[in-house]
Amino acid sequence: MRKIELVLALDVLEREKALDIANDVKDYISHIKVNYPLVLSCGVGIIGELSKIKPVIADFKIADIPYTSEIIARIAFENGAKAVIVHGFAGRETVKAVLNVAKEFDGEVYVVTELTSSEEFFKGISDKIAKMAVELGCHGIIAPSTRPERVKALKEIVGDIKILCPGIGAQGGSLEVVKYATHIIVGRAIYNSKNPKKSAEEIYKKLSQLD
Ligand code: NUP
Repeated sequence: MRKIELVLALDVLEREKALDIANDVKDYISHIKVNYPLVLSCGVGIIGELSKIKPVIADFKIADIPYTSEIIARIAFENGAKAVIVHGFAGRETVKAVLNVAKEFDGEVYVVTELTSSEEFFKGISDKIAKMAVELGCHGIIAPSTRPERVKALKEIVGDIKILCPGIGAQGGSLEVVKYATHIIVGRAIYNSKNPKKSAEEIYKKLSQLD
């Protein structure tokens, strides 16, 4: 049976809160995803601290020239990240630069195909981004649970690499994407809930039932 993993998007601003929530929900999640809000508030060392609880995905949506992108990826991996997220629209050379760093650390690279919040400028390019991700040997893509029909189409392009879907919960995404996804990314519906542990457990159980 296919197992769909739950990734905690930990976009809180305080170190203590981040560590408390991560420890609280650790039995239900496969990874912790950190993003700019937490790292810019607490410093990049939080990646190492959280890594002791669960493997960390650094969601820096790297989208710069290859030279700068490589430096950003290196900082993430040197601080203990297991994976980084890169924007596919930045181009093949940027993704390759990030992949080269990832190889040094035995890390993974996930490519944003199109954002959950807007398809305006992604129409017509996200399929190409997905194709590039496979061609270059990336380990996964980020695909929008807010548009399940797009996740289905992207799955047809990428085949068996990982598909991580944000947007469930606060953004109103559809759990229909569990048909195609390997990972569901959930933030606010867990960390803003009165009882993060219970919320994470409920989502985890739902994923097991849908599976
Ligand atoms: O397309 C994307 N949509 C998205 O929400 C790509 C992402 N990486 N994310 C991230 O997933 C977003 O930045 C946030 O960290 C998380 C979703 O959080 P929430 O809407 O569940 O609170």
